[in-house]
Amino acid sequence: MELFKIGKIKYEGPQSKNPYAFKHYDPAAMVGGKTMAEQLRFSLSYWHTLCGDGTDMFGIGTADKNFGETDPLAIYRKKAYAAFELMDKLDIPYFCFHDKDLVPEGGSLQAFQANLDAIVPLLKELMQKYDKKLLWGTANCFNHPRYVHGAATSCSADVFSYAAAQIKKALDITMELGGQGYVFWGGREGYDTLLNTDMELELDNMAQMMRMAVDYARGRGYTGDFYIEPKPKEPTKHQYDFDVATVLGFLRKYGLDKEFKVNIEANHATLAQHTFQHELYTARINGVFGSIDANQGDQLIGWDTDQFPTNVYDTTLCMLEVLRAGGFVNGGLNFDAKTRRGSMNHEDIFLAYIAGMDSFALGLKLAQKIVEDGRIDAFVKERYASFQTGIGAEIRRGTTTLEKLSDYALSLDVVEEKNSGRQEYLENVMNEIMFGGC
Ligand code: XLS
Ligand code: CA
Ligand code: CA
Repeated sequence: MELFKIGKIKYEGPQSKNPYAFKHYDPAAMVGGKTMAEQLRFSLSYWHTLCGDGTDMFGIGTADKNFGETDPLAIYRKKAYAAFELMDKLDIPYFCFHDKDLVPEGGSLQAFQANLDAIVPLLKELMQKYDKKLLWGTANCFNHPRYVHGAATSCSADVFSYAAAQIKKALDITMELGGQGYVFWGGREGYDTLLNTDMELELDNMAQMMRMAVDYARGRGYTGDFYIEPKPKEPTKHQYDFDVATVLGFLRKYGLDKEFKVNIEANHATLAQHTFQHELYTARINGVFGSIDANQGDQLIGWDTDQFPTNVYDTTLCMLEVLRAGGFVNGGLNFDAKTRRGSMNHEDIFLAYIAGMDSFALGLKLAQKIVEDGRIDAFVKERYASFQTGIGAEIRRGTTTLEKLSDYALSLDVVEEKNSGRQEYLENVMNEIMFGGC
């Protein structure tokens, strides 16, 4: 039985006016030596797509995600059918979930785990039927009131243990479903005031939880990735995984840097006062680029709006970083994005995914054009040419000293910087490559 009236979404090309068609996402088309499907590795977010009903701080839900059912377990079974129908119709090869997205929690940890055990065979069956894969799984250790003071950073050892149980089970399911990644997003792992917080103990505990999770999964043969997803704030005033650089410091301090990569979300980057590209770049040059939560924020709203990405300039710079990183390995582009509260119909889900997928397909094509054009890379290379030979090469090799450099500088006449950074030229080149065909 079909749950959505819309049929399969096909690629019709840029001239198409059909709202239910891809204008740019052509899964089999080759870009940069791989198919678009291989380059982009799109993923559906179970929580927003199947569970999010438009509830916000000021109002109750506007969208119905019960799919005609009233019994809680039946609702969640229908959500599973709906998820796979959507993935099938939208040609989305992967999905991501939190434990709590899949089933009701019931009244106890035992009930929650029993509910999970009951749904996993259905998910497995649907994954096989539709040939879909799990990009990553995670545990929701932030929603329930028990996590009010954190999960791995809670002041209560019992709450810490409860989170460990949830993480163990979420890892079991991720492994059972052949997941390629596991995410730690520390929604409540931070603080609202330092007056009541032992930050050192909390960070030690958070690292301990991650170490135990790695040991547990690796001990059972898990070969996928572990990711930390940075976010600076919200719901806490300060979240410990503030941004990629902060996460790197944490991972290195606790010797976890070989085990973890980062899952970078666009809207979290901008909340941290960085560009999306900055976060991707930082991850790439530090060897921790892993996966992406594809969305965008709103320039006028200071919180996490999780909108479907439509800004092609941003998707282009994102895909440029992905190409420079050599492409995804286990990661992909997960649409951690929701339709607006006013877009409450099921058709809107299709339109939103089409918008996001087309924007990233365009971004990929344009990023590949930038690489092939070569002017921007060549400019940057030339800008640092003084480090290729002579004293510059010695600095790079580490074969000089402060005294030698001082003598060298004293031997020079006037040292002036006359080379323009040519920002406007480069911005013109970007626009020419992106819109030259108009
Ligand atoms: C919330 C986060 C969350 C993670 C997974 O802001 O984006 O959805 O991606 O727990
Ligand atoms: Ca996210
Ligand atoms: Ca978000």
